[in-house]
Amino acid sequence: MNKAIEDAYIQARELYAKHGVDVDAALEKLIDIKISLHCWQGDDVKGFLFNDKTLSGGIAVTGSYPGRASTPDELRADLDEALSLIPGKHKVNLHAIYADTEEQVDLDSLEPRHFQRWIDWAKERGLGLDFNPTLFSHPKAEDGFTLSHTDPEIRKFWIDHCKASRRIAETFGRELGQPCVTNHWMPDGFKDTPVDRWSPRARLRDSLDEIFAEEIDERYNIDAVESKLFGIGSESYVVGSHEFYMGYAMSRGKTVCLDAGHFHPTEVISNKLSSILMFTDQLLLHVSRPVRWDSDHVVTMDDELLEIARELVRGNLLPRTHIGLDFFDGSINHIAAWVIGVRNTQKALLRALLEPIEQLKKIEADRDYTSRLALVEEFKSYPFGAIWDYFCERSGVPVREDWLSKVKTYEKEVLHKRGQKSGVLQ
Ligand code: RNT
Ligand code: ZN
Repeated sequence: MNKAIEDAYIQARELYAKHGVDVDAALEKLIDIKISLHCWQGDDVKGFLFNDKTLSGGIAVTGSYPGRASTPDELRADLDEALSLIPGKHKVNLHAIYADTEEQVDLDSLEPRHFQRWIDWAKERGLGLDFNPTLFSHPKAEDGFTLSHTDPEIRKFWIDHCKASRRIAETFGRELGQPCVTNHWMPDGFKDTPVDRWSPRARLRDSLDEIFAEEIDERYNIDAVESKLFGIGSESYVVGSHEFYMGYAMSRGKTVCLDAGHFHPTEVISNKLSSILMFTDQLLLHVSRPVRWDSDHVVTMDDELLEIARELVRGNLLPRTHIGLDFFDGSINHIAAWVIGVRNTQKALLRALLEPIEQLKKIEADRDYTSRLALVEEFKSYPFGAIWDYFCERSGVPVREDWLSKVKTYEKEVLHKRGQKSGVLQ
C-alpha cells in the first residue's frame, strides 16, 4: 500500500467519522455493487451475427475511432482490459447480435450454445452476464415495427426471438450462479402523429404476454421492459412508452427498466426510483447521459448521476436495483469510454455512501432546512477522492488517471494493429 495514499485515507476517514460515517463499512458496500458493462460500447453496436451491420432502430453512434472490436475474441480482450482498470467484480451485458458462432443463424433460432464461449469466458472470470434480445438492425425491423407490427408473421419472428433470448438468459443464470437480467427494448413507433395509438399498444401487450407465457426459472432470469419517449424516426409516438411499461410491469410482475435518456429533457429518473420501487420488487437502470436528447453520451459525474446514486443509497434501494450502463460513443477510445462510465458510477455511489444519511434525515424531519442545505453543500467538498484512491489501490487497479496510460499502451500495442490489419480506420 502506497504510504501517501494510506495517510490521505486515514485523514479523510477521521473527517467523515466526525459525522458518524463509517468509511470502512461504506467501502465494504461499494465492493459488492455490480455494474453491468454493456458490450455494445465496444464495437459501436454492430454485433457479429450479420454481414450488414447497419445500425437501425432510431439509435445512432457517431465517430470512427480506430480499433473497435470486430470479432468476439477482440471484444472479450477489450472487456478484459477495461475490467482490469475498474475495482470490483462486475457483469457484462450482451445483446443477441453478439452471438459467438460460425453458424449462419437468424435471431429466432438462437440457442444457448451460440453463446457458449461467452459463458466459458464469464465463468473463468467470475463475471455475471445480462442479456438483450436485439429488435433492430434487421430486415424484419426495417419499417420501424417489431412486436407491435401489423403483420402476424413479423410479430411471430420477434416473439420467437424474445423467447429464444429468455432461454439463453436462463442458461447464463444457471451456469454462472447469478441471475441474468434480460431487458426487452424495441424501437416500435411513428415518425409522425398516428391516428391509432391503441392498436399497436394492444399488439405489443399481446406479444409480450406470449413471450412471457413460457415458464423460465426466475432464479436465473429476470425480465425487464424498457420504455422510451422518442427515437430518431419515432419522434411522435413510441408504442412502449413509460406509462405502457409501468402498467405492463406492475400487472405482470415484470421489472421496469429506466434509461436516463428516455424522458423529457428536464425530466430525471432519480425522482422515479422511490416511487417505482415502492410498488415493485426490482428495478433495472440504464445509466446513460442525454445531451439535449437521448444521445447516449459517456456517463460523467454530473448532478443527475449523483442524485441517482443518492436515491439508491438513501432509500436502501441498492439490493433491489440492477445497474447497467447504456451509451455508445464512437468518437473516443472504446475502452476508455467503459472505464470512465463505470468508474464515475462507482464514484457517485461512493460519495452517496459517505453521506451522514441518518443525521441529514433527522435534520430534515426537524425542519431545519438551513442546516440541511449547509451540510449537503459542505459534504460536496469532503475528501471522497482520498477514499476512492485508497479503494482503487486496495482493489489492485490504477489510482486516479493512471488507468489512462494503460489504455494508451493497449491502444498502441493492440488496437492500432487491428486498424493496420484491415487497412482502414474502422
Ligand atoms: C435504446 C435503448 C436500448 C439500447 C440498447 C442497445 O434507446 O436505450 O437500451 O440502447 O438495447
Ligand atoms: Zn437503454
